[in-house]
Amino acid sequence: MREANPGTIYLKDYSAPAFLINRTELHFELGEEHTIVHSRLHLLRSPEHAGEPPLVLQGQELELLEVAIDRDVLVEDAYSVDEDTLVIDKLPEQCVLSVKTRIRPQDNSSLEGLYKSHTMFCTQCEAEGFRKITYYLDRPDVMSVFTVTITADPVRYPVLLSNGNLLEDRTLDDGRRQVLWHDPFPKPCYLFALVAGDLECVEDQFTTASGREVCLRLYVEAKDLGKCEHAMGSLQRSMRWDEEVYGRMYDLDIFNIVAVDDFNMGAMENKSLNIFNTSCVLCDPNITTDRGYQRVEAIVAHEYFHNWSGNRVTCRDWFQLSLKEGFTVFRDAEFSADVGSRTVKRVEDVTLLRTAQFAEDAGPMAHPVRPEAYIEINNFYTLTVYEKGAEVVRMIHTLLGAEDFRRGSDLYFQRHDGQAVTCEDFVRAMEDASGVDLGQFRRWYSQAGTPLLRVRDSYDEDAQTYVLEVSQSCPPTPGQPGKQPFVIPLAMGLLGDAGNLPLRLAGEEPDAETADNTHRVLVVDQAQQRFEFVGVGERPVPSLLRGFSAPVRLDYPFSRVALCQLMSRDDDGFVRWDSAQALATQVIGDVQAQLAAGEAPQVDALLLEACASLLEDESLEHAMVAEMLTLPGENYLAELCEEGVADVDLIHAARAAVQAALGVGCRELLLRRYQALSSARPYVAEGDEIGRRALRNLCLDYLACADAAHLDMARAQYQAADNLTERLAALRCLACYGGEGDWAAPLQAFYEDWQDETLAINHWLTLQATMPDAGVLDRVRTLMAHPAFDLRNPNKVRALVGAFAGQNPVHFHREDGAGYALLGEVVEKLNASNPQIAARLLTPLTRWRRYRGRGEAMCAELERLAALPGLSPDVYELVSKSLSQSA
Ligand code: B3K
Ligand code: ZN
Repeated sequence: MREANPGTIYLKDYSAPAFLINRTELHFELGEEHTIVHSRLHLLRSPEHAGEPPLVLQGQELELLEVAIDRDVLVEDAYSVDEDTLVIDKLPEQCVLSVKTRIRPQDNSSLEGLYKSHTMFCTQCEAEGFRKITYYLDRPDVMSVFTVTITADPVRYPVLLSNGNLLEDRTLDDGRRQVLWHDPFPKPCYLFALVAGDLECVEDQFTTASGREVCLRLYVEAKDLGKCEHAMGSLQRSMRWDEEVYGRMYDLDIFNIVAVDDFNMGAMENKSLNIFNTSCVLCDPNITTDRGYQRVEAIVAHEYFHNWSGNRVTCRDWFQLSLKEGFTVFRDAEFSADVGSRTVKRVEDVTLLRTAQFAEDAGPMAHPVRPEAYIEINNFYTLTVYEKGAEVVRMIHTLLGAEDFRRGSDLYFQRHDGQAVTCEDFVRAMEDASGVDLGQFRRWYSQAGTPLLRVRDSYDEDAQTYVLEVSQSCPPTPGQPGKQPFVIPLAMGLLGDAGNLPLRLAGEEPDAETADNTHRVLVVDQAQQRFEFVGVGERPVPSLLRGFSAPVRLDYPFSRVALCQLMSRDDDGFVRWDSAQALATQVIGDVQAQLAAGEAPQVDALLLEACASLLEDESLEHAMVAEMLTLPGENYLAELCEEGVADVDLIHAARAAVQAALGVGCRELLLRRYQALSSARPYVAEGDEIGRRALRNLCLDYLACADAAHLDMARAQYQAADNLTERLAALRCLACYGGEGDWAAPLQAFYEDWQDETLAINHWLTLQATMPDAGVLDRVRTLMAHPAFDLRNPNKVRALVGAFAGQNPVHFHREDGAGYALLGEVVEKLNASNPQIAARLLTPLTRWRRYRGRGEAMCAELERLAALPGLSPDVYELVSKSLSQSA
């Protein structure tokens, strides 16, 4: 914690390290009072650095006990130490530097560095946590071969793990156990990991295409041994997929995953020793929703894929974070699309991108996929770096085609194996392998903001030509007032009366034969462009941005009839869903206007008919029908509004009115579908079963919303359910559409049934934080004192306070400001104990510009936080950047 304002780090200031660390030997003596860390760094002055630069090692919250060079202990004036560094002035060109430090993991509540989760020791080093373990060159471009010795009490810590291979395991004379781990792959320190605890494991194996037998182990607490099967299967599926799709094989004989309760994010890809938040690895029908099962599969895959995209080839500096994260998110999304439903996966990802990443791009923290400056790097593990970064890689895939993209990725891995590189190196490999010039495309890495793609069209019946006039622009973002045109792949088709029309651009040969001539990718790379299609025999409806081919906002004046046509008949599943969303958005907009004018809501019959035909169509994938019938969320609707206009109460009321009207209008169909979709089969979290439950739960939700008489169905479903997905959906109906008499007892019963399953109870917390009743804020406060809550556990903070602030807009934005005050209080407490989580939690307040009549109160809370003494760099960066935009 610092009193002075923390400084900014700039990409332009990057310089290569003055020293290399060829080998790193670490020795940990784990104890209950303290832990002693003894490091031996085999240093070499970098040949590129002439002169005798001092060695500057990073270190935080360390007690320095001893420094020695080649075994000569240094006297105190031979080095200097401050809060953040250890500086040694005169070093030979090559030497072994030994440093002994004392740390107190049991008091480390930041969950960065070495800390304790319950009785277990574990680590989290990315991005800059290693400096809380020992003095080091804590930067990703210093790659070293690590050897790790751990000495500990064998009774408390029967499992002692680190990266790589176990070379020795022995008992010392004093009864303690000592193990020695060696990782042959050079790695940056952010990939170092250590685990010590009383854990059990599930073991399986995988044989690589080259015949290597890999031992796979998942370490958990004994009570959770039965919850590992899904993650283990996911790991095996992702290992196979990476061989088949990217030709990437696993490179060690061991792959370990450890589940930890107290963890700041989802999981961490440490070399051969992935550490996972329990919520992202354990699965059981009673504690995990269907979504949860899919999330576990995706995260296990994501961390596994990092072994190549992140570990074998890593980042030169943290500005390049998207090099590994964007690429790896793209890889895991394709994996999920291949093992599940491609369209549904795309719909889920686009929903997240448009709701939350677009909001980030439009807010005070907007930054390019490759940021140019930061105060606290932990604040840049953002949707922009991850999700937009993945969209950028996806666009390269679209522009190059699958084959050339694979050539590019092969070249990238081959060229840079064992190196720490940049986004530029990635793009260059793609260019070199394909011959495609990505010069202008690079702007996606350097320009922030969401481009707006404006499309207008005209049809000439006599000439049989159809013209698309396309223009692009991008709003200013902090530090970037003007933008240059992007390269936007616009995937499209044209829908005619009898289906999608063949496409021919003016100037093309009439008989140009293509395998699929009803689908095109137009490359939009200028501010304004014109595309003329010839031989168009009827006025078409354009099917635009198929598969969401670029992370842009689309502006085209679709009529409602056109949206219905696209929704029911277009070849592209994404466009069908998107048209349903657009139609619903327009209708909710009508109702907002009616409610604002004090009129009774009138729901356009077109939407009702469209929903009815979706419910009648038994040929469609269940999950897809469920997605198409799900109305756009309140946060997305707010995000579509101009700044200062979003009215949370009106949005909520209008959306609810439309949902109720659809529930009334489609009652018979909904009832029929609900009944027909019931099943006596035992629970499996697989493909169509997930879709079936999603659609059935959606039917129930519409029915209960329309008429409280249907709450009996929810009660019956709750009683009959053998899984959390159906139980929660039923409880949610009671909680959202019933009175206290409907929900109080079932909520209590749920708690009593599942109180020992902390992951199930987290869903229970979230449900209560996202209810629409007026008592919700007081309930959140009461729950904060409940034994089920713990401010030190990030999952619980997110489940209760994060859910309230992020998913209950009506009550978070209460007019009296009590929602902001509640969030502010929690952020203030966490600022001291866990700054990373404090900053994350604060995000909804940074969106103060968006909401009508709320900006002042939101800013006031930000100002109160800004004035607090001892502000962490994490929170300081968010509040100061949010407020500096307030002028
Ligand atoms: N690389 C980690 C994230 C680390 C976050 C540090 N604040 C997990 C992942 O993206 O795979
Ligand atoms: Zn990642």
